[in-house]
Amino acid sequence: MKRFIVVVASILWAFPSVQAQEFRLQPTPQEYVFRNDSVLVPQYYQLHAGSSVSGQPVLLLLDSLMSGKTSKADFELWVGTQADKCMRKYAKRIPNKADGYYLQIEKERIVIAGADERGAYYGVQTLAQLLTRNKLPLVEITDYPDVPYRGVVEGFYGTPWSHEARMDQLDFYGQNKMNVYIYGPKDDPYHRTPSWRKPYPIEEGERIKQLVERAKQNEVIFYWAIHPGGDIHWNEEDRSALLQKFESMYQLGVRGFAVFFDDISGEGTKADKQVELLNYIDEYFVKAKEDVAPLIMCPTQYNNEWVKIEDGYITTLGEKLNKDIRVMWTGKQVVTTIDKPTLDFINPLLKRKVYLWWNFPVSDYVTDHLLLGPVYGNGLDIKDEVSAFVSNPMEHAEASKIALYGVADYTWNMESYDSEVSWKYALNALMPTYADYLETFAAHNSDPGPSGLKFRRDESVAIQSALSELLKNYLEKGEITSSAYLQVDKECEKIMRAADVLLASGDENPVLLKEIHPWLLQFKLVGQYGKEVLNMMHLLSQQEAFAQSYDHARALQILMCQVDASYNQSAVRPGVKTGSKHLMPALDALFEIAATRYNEQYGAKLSTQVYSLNKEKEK
Ligand code: BEU
Repeated sequence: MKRFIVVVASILWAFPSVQAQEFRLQPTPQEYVFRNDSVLVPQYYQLHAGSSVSGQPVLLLLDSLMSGKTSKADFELWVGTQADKCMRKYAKRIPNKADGYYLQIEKERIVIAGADERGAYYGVQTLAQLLTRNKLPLVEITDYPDVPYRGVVEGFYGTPWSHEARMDQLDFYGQNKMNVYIYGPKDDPYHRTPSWRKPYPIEEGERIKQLVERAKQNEVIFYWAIHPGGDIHWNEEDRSALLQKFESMYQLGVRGFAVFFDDISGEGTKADKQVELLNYIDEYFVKAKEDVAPLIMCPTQYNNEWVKIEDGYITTLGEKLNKDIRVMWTGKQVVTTIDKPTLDFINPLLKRKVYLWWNFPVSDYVTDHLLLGPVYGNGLDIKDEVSAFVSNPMEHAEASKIALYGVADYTWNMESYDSEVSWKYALNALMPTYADYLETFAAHNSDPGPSGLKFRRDESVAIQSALSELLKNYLEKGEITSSAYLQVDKECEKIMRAADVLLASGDENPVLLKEIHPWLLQFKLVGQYGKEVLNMMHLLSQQEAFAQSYDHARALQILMCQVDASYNQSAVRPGVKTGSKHLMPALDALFEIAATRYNEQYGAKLSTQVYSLNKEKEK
């Protein structure tokens, strides 16, 4: 239970510049009291830093946030951890939890007291958020994460993230208090077959060094994963090849290691051999080094549905893997939301709390879709059942931040997590000026569509009932329900506006813009198409006007097919789909009904079928 949560209603008063969105801390702190008062950001301050944080990221971050450090200032800033003498006074207020911190802002001083070094760093990150306001609110925060390890596994198929994207992601993790990044892109040849045995070429090695350094600055543990199971021979030669590769990564600065055995068949899948190798690595590499994080492994049976108790794979891992080795798990299925019963099933078998690998917002199995919706559906009662929770993202690094923001919030404080609220703040964090337009776009780009993995998401939520009402009444009674009609009409206008504003948004977030550009082009066409289909419905009694409207709707169908056939072509599922769960099916159905009615009424022979490139090719 929370000891106290008081949010003074006049918090906006403390932040007069807030207009569009109320100020909120991210991730949501566990306990906080905002006093109804504030202090100007001090021009000068006297820093008192405990020795446990000297030379650490915490001070670097502080320096980058606040200039004016001087020994003569009246305003004091105290920072340290519970290991420091100067923090003794606050000992009782520091949460006894890894990564926790206590932050107090008073008229004449700021105190940041971490349970540990990373906790102090997170206290400074919270201060960084408060410093974005004109004045600092007087506040007392006691904060810590629900899940000890939170972050990202870059574990998807497809184009791996660029070096720049990874560097930027690591900053994002620091800002959002995520402490793990696992490097394991399936299509890096040095991670997987065929070249897992080979060291990286010098230039790529240099880049990994830079990533490790950036991770450190952000208090993120950088894990490097190897995926040898596709062609491993269970002999000494391959064991030492793997250890040599790990050693070469260690030399680059890596201090976290993982071995993945997912998505393989044959020899590599043998549980006893995997265990033998992993225990060897654990004893003779991880533990022998003394400065390396616990070893992580991803099993071959990595979700409940794939467990075959009778073949002994999972029980062998559970019983024989060294206790310190973390075992990854994707949930009930490959792509799914996580609930407690799933964990109650697997944890006892593995004899440890699973290291959750959440396959969201990854889109490598539906590359024609973007997954930009809220993070929802995971149990709010699982914090004590997982040792970690890492998310597998899309190959679109910047767009993935929408979900990652939610994951950071959810894993930090489950009880307070509100998926919708978190999502809106995520959109605002990515595009502060155009958040509303981005929301319109994201709201219609959330569902992955049908796939073998059977994972679906809500989409077009605000307009769903209007769409089905409009369609039902038009189909069954030939009636146009005016309220639903107006709602859909308004939404189509919103879509066109959002697409144009985002396409022209220039400097706001050019990286995001580049990633979503093809979908924005398509989105605009969808909005225009919607408007024209609605016109057709209305113009049935005006033969000529209807025909023009029909021609335009048809032209828009062709243009949408062209976007679908021109962009994102190298992907597993090429093409560009947007609004595909509710919006497009409803618009297409309305088009078909309106065209059929027109033909009946005027004895015409307009094609009633929606244009499709495939159908054209078949002709
Ligand atoms: C998501 O499509 C996805 C699923 C799995 N086949 C792979 N492995 C795990 O989830 C453990 C993953 O790499 C892939 O991105």
